[in-house]
Amino acid sequence: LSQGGAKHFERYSTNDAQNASPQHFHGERLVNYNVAVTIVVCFIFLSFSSTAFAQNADTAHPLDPLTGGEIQAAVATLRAAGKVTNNSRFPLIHLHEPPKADALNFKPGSPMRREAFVVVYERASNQTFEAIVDVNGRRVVSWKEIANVQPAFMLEDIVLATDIVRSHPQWQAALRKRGINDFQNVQVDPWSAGYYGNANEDRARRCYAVSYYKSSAQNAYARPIEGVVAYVNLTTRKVERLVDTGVVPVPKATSDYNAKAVGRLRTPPKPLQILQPQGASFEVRGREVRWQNWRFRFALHPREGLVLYAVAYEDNGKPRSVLYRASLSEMVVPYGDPSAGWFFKNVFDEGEANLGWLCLSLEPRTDAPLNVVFFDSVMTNQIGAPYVIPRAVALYERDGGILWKHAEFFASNESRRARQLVLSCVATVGNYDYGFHWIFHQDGTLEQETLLTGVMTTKAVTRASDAAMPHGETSHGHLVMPFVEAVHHQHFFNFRLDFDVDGVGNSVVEMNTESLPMDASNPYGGAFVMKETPLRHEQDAQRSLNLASNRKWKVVNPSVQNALGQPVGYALLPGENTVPFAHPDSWVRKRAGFVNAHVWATPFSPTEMNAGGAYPNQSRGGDGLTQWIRANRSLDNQDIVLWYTMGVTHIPRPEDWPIMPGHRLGFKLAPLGFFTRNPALDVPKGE
Ligand SMILES: [Cu+2]
Repeated sequence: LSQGGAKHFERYSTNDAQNASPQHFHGERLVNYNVAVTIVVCFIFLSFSSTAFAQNADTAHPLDPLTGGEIQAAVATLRAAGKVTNNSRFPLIHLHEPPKADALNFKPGSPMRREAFVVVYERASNQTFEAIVDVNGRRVVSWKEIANVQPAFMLEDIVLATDIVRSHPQWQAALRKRGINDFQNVQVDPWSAGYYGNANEDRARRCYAVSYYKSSAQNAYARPIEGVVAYVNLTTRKVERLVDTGVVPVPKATSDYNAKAVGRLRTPPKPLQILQPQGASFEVRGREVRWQNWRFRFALHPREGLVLYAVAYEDNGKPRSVLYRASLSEMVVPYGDPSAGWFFKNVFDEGEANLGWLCLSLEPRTDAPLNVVFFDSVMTNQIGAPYVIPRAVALYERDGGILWKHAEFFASNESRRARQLVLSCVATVGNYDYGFHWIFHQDGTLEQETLLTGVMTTKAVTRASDAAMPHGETSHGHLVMPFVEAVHHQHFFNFRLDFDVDGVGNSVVEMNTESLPMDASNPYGGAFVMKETPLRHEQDAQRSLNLASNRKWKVVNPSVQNALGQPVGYALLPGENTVPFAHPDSWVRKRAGFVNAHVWATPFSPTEMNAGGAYPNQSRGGDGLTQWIRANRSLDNQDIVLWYTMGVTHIPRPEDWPIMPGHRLGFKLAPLGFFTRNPALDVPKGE
C-alpha cells in the first residue's frame, strides 16, 4: 500500500534471507531454529543483487541507515583486512553516525562520509571487538578489543543454549521427575545471566535457561516447569549447574489465545473505514518525512529501534529545530520474585537482545490502519549478511479528536478537528511485545507512546484459587489461572532526547509549583506560584517526578526569545511513571542505574548513547549515565541531551492472561514559549 510521497522511498526487494529474521527467536517457531540457522549459513554464499540494496543519490543523507550494500562492504573490508573469518559473529552493525555538524550542514547531492560501526564476537576465544569501517573507501578506520564485555545475544546463542540444555542428563532427569519424557515438546527460554556479585566468576558468556511444557499448545507459558534452572556456560558449551528446587506439579491446562482456542467469537462491529481518496498528506523523500509543518528523518536502528533525526517544525516558512535525535536508549524489566528460578530475571530488553533487530513485519488492518504506508528495513544477521524485514515501520495519519473548540454564547462556534501522524514499530522480545509510536500533533507536540502486550512469564504454584490467600499479598505474583501465577515485575524505558531547541546551545530548567502561605498578601489562601530552577550541572540534574509540586522540566534556548521576551523552549510532560521497587543496593539498580531517577541531563557526547552502558549483558554495574555524570559537566547553554526514564509496575491481573490487552504509557514534548500563540490556530475547518 504505497501512497503519497512514499513512492519516492527506496524499496528493497525481499528475499530468502528474511527467513533468518527474529520471527524464529522464540515460542512456537523454536523447532525451526536449526532450519533458520541453516538458511542463514547458506545465505552467505549467495550474492545480493546490488540494486536491491542501492541508495538513491537524489535523496541520500548522511543519517540514512546502512544499506545492504554498505553492510556487505563493511564486512568484506574487515575480511580483507584479516580482522574477521567465517567463524566471526556480528551481533551489531549499524551506521556510525557522522559528526553532528556534518549532518546538520549537509547539502543534498554532495559527497558524504559513510561509516559502519561493527561489533564482532569471536565465540571460540570469547572476545569482543569494535570496528569502524569507511564503507566507500573500504578502509578499517578503527579496530579495538573491548575487554570483559558480552555483546547482545544472537540467534546462535538461543539455539546453542537450547541444545545444551535439552541434552543435559540432569535436566532430563529433573523433567522425568515431573512426568515429562518428550523433551522435544519442551520450550527452553534462555535468560540473560546478569551479575549478582560473584566477583570471582570468570568472564565466560552465560545464560540461565528455564523451561515450559509446550507440546502442541500455542502458549507454553500456561505450563511452567517450575524450579528447574540450567546455568549455561555458552563459552564452554556446558551446563555449569542444574538447579532443581523441588517438584511443583506442572500445570495441566493449556491457555491459548488463537481464535480456535478462544471459542465463540463476538459479533464484530460494523466496518469502520479510514479512506484517503487523495492519498496521504505526508511527503516522504528518502528518509525524510514532511507533514503539517513537521519535518524529520527516521531509521530503524538494530539496537534502539525507531530513531528520529533532525526533528523540526516549520514556522512562517522557516524550519526551526527541536530535536537532533530521539531514541529508546535502554530498557530493563526487573521481576520481584527472589526464588532460584526467578531472581536473575532482570532483562535489558534493548542492549541484551538488540530490540530493533527484533522488530517484526507489521500487518495492515491489525497493526496499523489500512491507510498505512510501510517501510522495509535492512538488518544484519549474525554472520554479517544483510537481509530485509518487510513492513518493519508503519507511517499513517489518524483522527486526533478535537484539536480546539470554543462556543461564544449565542454567537460563533469555532472548532477544529485534529489529525495525527504516527510512526511505529513493534518489537517482540521473548514473551513480550513492545510497540513504539512517535505521534506528531498539529500543535507542535511530539508524543511518545509505548505499548506493552504479549504474554506474561509465569510460575507454577500449588494453589488453584486465591480464596484462601486473599489478594495474594504473601506472594510475589498473582494467580492468572489455576496453578499459574504471573510474577510481579516492572518495565523501565529510558529515552535519549538530544534537544536542539532553535539551535544547539540549550539549558535545562525544572519547574515546581508551590502554594503560598496564607497571610496578608494571600488572605484567601488560593495563591500559588511556579518556580523555575536551572539545572546547571549534571549532578544537579538527576531528578524525579513530584506530584506535590507538579514537577516538570523544559529545555530552553537561552539565546533565543519569543516575542513575549521568554526563552524559547520545549517541555517534557510525563505520563504514567513509577519508582523501582528493587532495593537500592540490588544489583539490578547498580547495573541499570538509570532507573534511580526519572530525568537526567548530559552535554552531548557521540559515545554516550545507552543509559545502561554499551554492553549491559553481564555488566557489573556503574556503566552509562551513572558513570558519565560523575564528571559533573556544565549544562549551561550546552548541547543538551535529556534522558527520561519511564516505568510501569505490572501487578498482573487475570485480565492480562493469556495475552495482555495493550497497555500504553508515554510522554509528550510540548512547545513552551517556542511559539507566541497556539500554533494550530491556522488549521482550517477542512472537509
Ligand atoms: Cu508487564
